[in-house]
Amino acid sequence: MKTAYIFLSSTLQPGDVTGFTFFVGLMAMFAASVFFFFERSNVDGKWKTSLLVSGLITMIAAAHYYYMRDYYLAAVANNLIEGATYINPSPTQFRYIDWTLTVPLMCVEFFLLLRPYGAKQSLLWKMIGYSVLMLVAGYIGEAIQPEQTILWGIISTVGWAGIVYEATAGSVAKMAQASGDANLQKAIRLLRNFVLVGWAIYPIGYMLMPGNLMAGMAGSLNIDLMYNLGDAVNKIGFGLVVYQMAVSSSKKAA
Ligand SMILES: *C/C=C(C)/C=C/C=C(C)/C=C/C1=C(C)CCCC1(C)C
Repeated sequence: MKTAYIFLSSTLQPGDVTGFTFFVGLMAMFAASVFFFFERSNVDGKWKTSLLVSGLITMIAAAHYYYMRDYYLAAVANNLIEGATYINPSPTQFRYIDWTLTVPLMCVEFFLLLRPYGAKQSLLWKMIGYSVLMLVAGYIGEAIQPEQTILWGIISTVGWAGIVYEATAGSVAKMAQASGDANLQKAIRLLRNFVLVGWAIYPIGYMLMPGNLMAGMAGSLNIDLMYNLGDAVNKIGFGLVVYQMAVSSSKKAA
């Protein structure tokens, strides 16, 4: 058996839509980070940490996209060599390291918005706990026990549902309601919509795995395409909601 490891020059091939989204993802995350970092000087002091976290989320993602893009292109090039051992082009490890850092930071965004209205650290830890359940189960289903992909997908969905619940009817929603601040209520509602609708892109990607519910559609779609789309929508979208909240609140104070 021949193994051609990944010392090939990894070049984006015309027509490689997924490869293209790794590249565009990297550029978009990088540009968003620059934007959030620079805009910190245009908002009131109490908002600066929120914008810093928005920038960190996209910056951490940009760094991971740099490596994920490399890995993906090298694996694709390897798989074109006749007789070479097939390498799964999905950069699953980098992907989950990225998410393990950035999803808890998205929970921090909720916490920072609600802290002036009495949010306790225990709320933050509860949401991070749900995130960890979601991501650990997802990783096991993708990388360790792919023959049990559906089971681990269901367990992961419990974690996701916990976050959706908190933001829709749990303490996050109640605190926003009690704040009487229409701006804040709007921001929390928008973030909840990202968590409910935007985050649903990920389980759709996951269900394209062999043996899962949408495996039959894996020809035209693939897991990396969906995950890259989800990351761009959610990481940049979350940051923009927080940015908009910060700008409108800073204007009011001025
Ligand atoms: C920036 C990265 C984000 C917002 C990642 C979010 C990831 C998810 C919401 C993943 C969810 C999953 C399920 C709900 C079930 C199947 C396994 C996962 C991990 C793809």
